[in-house]
Amino acid sequence: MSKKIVFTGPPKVGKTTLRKIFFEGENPSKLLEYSLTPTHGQESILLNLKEKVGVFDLAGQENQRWYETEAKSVFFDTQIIIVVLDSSSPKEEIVKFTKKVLKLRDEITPSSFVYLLLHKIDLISKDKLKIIKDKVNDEFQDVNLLEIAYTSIMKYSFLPTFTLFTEILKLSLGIKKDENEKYSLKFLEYVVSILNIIDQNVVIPKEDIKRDLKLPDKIFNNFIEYLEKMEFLEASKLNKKPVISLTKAGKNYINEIVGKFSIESIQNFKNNIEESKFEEIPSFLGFLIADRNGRTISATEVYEGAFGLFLKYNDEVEKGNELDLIPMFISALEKFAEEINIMDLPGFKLEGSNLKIHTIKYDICTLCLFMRNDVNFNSVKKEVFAWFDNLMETYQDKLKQSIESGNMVYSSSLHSEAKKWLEQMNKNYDDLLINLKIYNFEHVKKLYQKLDELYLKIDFKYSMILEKLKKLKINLMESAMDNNFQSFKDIVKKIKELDS
Ligand SMILES: Nc1nc2c(ncn2[C@@H]2O[C@H](COP(=O)(O)OP(=O)(O)O)[C@@H](O)[C@H]2O)c(=O)[nH]1
Ligand SMILES: [Mg+2]
Repeated sequence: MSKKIVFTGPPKVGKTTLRKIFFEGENPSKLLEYSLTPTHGQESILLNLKEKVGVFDLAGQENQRWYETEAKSVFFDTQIIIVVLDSSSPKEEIVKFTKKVLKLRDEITPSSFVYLLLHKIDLISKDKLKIIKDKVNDEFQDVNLLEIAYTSIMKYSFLPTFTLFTEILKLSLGIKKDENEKYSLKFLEYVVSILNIIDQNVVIPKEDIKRDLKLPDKIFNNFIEYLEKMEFLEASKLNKKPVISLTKAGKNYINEIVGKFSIESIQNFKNNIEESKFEEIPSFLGFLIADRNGRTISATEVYEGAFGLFLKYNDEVEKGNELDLIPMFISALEKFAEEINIMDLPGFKLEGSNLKIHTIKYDICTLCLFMRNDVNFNSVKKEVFAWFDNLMETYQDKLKQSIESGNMVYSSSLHSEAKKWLEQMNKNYDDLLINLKIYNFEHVKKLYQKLDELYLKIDFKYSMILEKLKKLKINLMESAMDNNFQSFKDIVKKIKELDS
């Protein structure tokens, strides 16, 4: 059976543009230059991937028909609904339209996944974007099978949007998406919120917390169960009503760990990871070593200030360095995950759109390696693990000492050795890329641009070559999707041929 993707949204928001660029290989600059004729009814195309994927593009002028008459049958058996909305439209409209789609989804095709794209973010200011993000994320945080993305086909936003569409294609083919990131960032926010609410109220009915946090029952109960198991909470009854309060251990935990996170600091951290200038981030930024409770005992960056530059700490100095929070956060998550079995550990990945963190667990400590998001970690994994294993062995005693005493390790030999290694890793990795021994998204993007340039150079009468170029773009998407290095190399070869 073939798969199905449906684009829906008001008129003129960019649905057809996105479809043409990412599913048909059209040229972004051409599309921006010549306005497309509005879509009538629905236009559909069939992609020939591993399976056939039908892509339906619904005319926005006819939304009343799509949502209120039997024409809604167009949504039957859909794997993915892509809702495109203009990010500059009023918040109320965004919320209203999205709710309408979600209602229809639940009614007609409850298992389909909804991507909400707030599009054309190149046309709005950063501040405005933040306001919208807060509002929309808040409004839909509890909705299942929904992912919200902020997109544009212009400049810096092109790559993340491109990445998103490869994800969408993957999902449409049933290739499972990693849910870790979504869950993990939320996890921290929930734990912090729950413990802070209890702390502030001293004693509080469970129901009140649940209501305040607007959490679904199942998730809320999991959290409470987990916190009780950790002996952070104790349950009692007040006027026959079940209430909870913090235990001594719970209070300590708040003072020592959770108190250092504020919801704003988590949000800031999330935004900072997303906002740093992608091109400037070194492939391997640095690593932290933390004890089993998540206390950082050693930090090494590739050059001084590298973490500060790309993870931009909060100005509130007393709150401590946000970087120190990451291992705590990861360790808290790992404990939680062990309890309720939500993730495949220990290779836990925390991913923002620009950076990713890979954790490696040792007996006495955990290591968090920060990398640029497009680093092809599999290609260097062996080497990285071997080096860290060695480091752990060499410095085991020192690390043990500092874990016991609770102090940072001030070992200049560890630092200088590690810094040299990071420098070398960056250099080696760049060499591998240049020599096409491995590839990453940066390559895909460059090739994509190259194909665009070629497209512009070629006269319209050579339609055969133009078709070839379009096809190559789709192939490029596919090879990025499958991490297929051989087909990537073939594309490079074909481009060279066409270019000569
Ligand atoms: N600034 C900007 N304009 C865009 C973007 N995507 C599409 N557009 C423009 O938005 C207009 C409407 O696009 P179209 O795809 O026809 O919208 P549809 O009615 O939703 O199918 C066109 O002029 C596009 O060039 C974007 O990311 N940024
Ligand atoms: Mg259209």
